Amino acid sequence: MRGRLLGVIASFGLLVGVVVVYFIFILEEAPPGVAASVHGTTAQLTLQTDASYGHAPYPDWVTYEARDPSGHWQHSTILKIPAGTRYVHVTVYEYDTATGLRNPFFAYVRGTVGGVIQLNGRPMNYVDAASPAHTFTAPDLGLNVPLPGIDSSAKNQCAAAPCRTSEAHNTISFTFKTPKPGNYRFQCIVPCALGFLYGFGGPMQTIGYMDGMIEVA
Ligand SMILES: [Cu+2]
Repeated sequence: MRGRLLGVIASFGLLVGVVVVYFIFILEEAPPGVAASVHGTTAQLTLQTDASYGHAPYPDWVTYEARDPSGHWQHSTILKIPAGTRYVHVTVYEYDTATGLRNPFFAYVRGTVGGVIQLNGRPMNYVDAASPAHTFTAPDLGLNVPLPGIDSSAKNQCAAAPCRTSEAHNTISFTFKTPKPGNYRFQCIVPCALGFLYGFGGPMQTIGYMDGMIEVA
């Protein structure tokens, strides 16, 4: 009886330990933040979306990257915006091919200044629901930007992050008003995680890949 009780206590202790380790080392793990560059009252974020990260530990995962103010690409989705700015201007270089949306709601542009994005310089307020490779979606900001994929037969496709603008890509840009100080989650809505159940595991649930945080402070 006593042995069984000790066994139960030991198993419970082990379970608590595993949960604590999970919270501290997995859920709390986040890449370092990347600051926007500031021009007057506008914060500039420059991002890219890539078909494959190309490096350990997950070379075949889709990913975002962000460019720091010194011009270096960082494997991070923690984006830092100064609270004193009025607008955030975002440029995304999109290097992946289309997966398409499961829900056409996200084919519509929402929450940007003017309700539009520029796709390779052309203003659009929605895209074909089959065309996005990824989205930039921040539910708390009412912000949704579909990112159309490149032609799957395009030559010169990028193989590993960071991709370069000499490789096949679409350029998407848009502006939104700087929200009040706080942390705003963003994520991709396209089921782009190849090899995961319904395309929604792995990189789609990992900060630094297809999930991130906009930190206004
Ligand atoms: Cu994605």
